[in-house]
Amino acid sequence: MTSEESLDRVLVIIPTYNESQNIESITNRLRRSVPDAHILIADDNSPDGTGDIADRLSSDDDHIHVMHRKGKEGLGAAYLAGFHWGLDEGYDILVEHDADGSHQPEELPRLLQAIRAGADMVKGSRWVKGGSVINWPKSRQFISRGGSLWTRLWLGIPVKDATGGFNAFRASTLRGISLDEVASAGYCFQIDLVWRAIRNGYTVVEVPIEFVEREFGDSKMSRNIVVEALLRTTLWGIEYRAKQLFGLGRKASRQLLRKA
Ligand SMILES: Nc1nc2c(ncn2[C@@H]2O[C@H](COP(=O)(O)OP(=O)(O)OP(=O)(O)O)[C@@H](O)[C@H]2O)c(=O)[nH]1
Ligand SMILES: [Mg+2]
Repeated sequence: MTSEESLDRVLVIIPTYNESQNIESITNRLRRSVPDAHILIADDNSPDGTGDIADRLSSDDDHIHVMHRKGKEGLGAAYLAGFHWGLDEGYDILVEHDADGSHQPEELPRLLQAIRAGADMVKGSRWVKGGSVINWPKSRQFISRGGSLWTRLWLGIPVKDATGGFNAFRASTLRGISLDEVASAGYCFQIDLVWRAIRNGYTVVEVPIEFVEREFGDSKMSRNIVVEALLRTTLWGIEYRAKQLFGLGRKASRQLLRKA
């Protein structure tokens, strides 16, 4: 963070794949909740016509923009494209926001407030004090809590909701975490970003949110997405722990040499 860093211009990125029943209401709620913010809908050529609805919304409102992508490539790829667009356009704060109503636009001002209070990255968190989930099946809660615990154990990061996808970043944070090297596609994408932010010394703050299960449309969550997250975090963890051990070994041998 630099003292002269501007934090006025906010871009909320919404990746969409078959969200025709959700996209209009979520953008309306966002426009009401944070009227100055701009919205970028990053649609992967949804067969249900989400892209056409997005075009209509954008032609009626100069705060709404649309990125049409050629096909379904996963939420990570859509966010990366959205981040690059937003950084090129000079936005100061970039926000990740699902279309399905799980992230509530009315809670966004609290995330932005935490950024303006000094955080480099803010995570909307279900698993800190004050956070909650509404209508989420026990199985999904188990995967989410288990994934976060697994990540904390392997990577040693003090983040309670590592897989959460309601996140805000200073532009300077995104510029400092080598986005070009991010290869994760699904949930793992969120872990990848927070792990990079922490490794690069940025301040990450978790803000409690109420996460609501989607009412309309289908989840794109799949077994592959869970497997990708498990594999990648375990590999990162092994690499990280090996480096820690190597560092300890070098320190011990230096001490032995000094004593000899
Ligand atoms: N552009 C794009 N958006 C996607 C893709 N996959 C998911 N999304 C969007 O990313 C957001 C989160 O996806 P969801 O299907 O809700 O997945 P989830 O929130 O991880 O899982 P649930 O909690 O079960 O809903 C939604 O706005 C989706 O439309 C994709 O391949 N491309
Ligand atoms: Mg969802």
